[in-house]
Amino acid sequence: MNAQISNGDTTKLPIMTIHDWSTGPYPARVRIALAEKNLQSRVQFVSVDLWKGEHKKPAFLAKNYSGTLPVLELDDGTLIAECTAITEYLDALDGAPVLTGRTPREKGAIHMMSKRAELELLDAISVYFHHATPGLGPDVEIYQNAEWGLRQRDKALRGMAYFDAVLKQQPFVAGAFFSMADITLIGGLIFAGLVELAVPAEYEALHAWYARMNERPSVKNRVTMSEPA
Ligand SMILES: N[C@@H](CCC(=O)N[C@@H](CS)C(=O)NCC(=O)O)C(=O)O
Repeated sequence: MNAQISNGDTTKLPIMTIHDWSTGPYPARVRIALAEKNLQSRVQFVSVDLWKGEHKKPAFLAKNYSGTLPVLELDDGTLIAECTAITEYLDALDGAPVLTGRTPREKGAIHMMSKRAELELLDAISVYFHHATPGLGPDVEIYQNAEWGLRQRDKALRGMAYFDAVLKQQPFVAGAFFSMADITLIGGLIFAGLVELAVPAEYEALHAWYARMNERPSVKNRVTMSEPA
């Protein structure tokens, strides 16, 4: 299949399927990317119940070996997991706004900062959630290591300090414009909110940036995006 379209006419794209969970912080990343790219109408959502552990059952594992959400399924059956990979796919479908960079320099900087937002914040909070809190409950959390979880919580707090320093210097995570790196950090702060890990008040630049991000329709409407109109 050659879904790559052009001339900005996304209405001709075949319908894609997103397997996700509407309030999840990782699914939020793809939902925000879809809305920023104005691709919502080309997508249908299939809900996978994290709290019932549906993502660890054979039917879902056949779609994503890692047993995590979201997963993008194309009309030819191609399955793409990993938020970064899905965002790169969506970004390659058409032009503006570009979320993953236009030039080699932009692409490198955005990928680096997005990876950093994952490593230092979002994934660390995820480990904290799954290991040092009840997580998704005993049926899903079959192995927990609270000490490891608490270390990752502390790592996430250090990550918040780092991103505060970055955002004191520049308006967006990877520089002068909104990109996938902002989306990844938004995912991290959504997860921080869910686990009640407050961003320290002194990180004013991070707070100000997040307030600005929350004004974007893509961020505001991410959960309701999959509800019938
Ligand atoms: N590296 C993956 C991580 C995805 C991920 O952890 N997704 C969460 C959804 S919020 C999940 O499926 N968690 C369930 C679990 O780990 O049991 C990505 O970027 O897509």
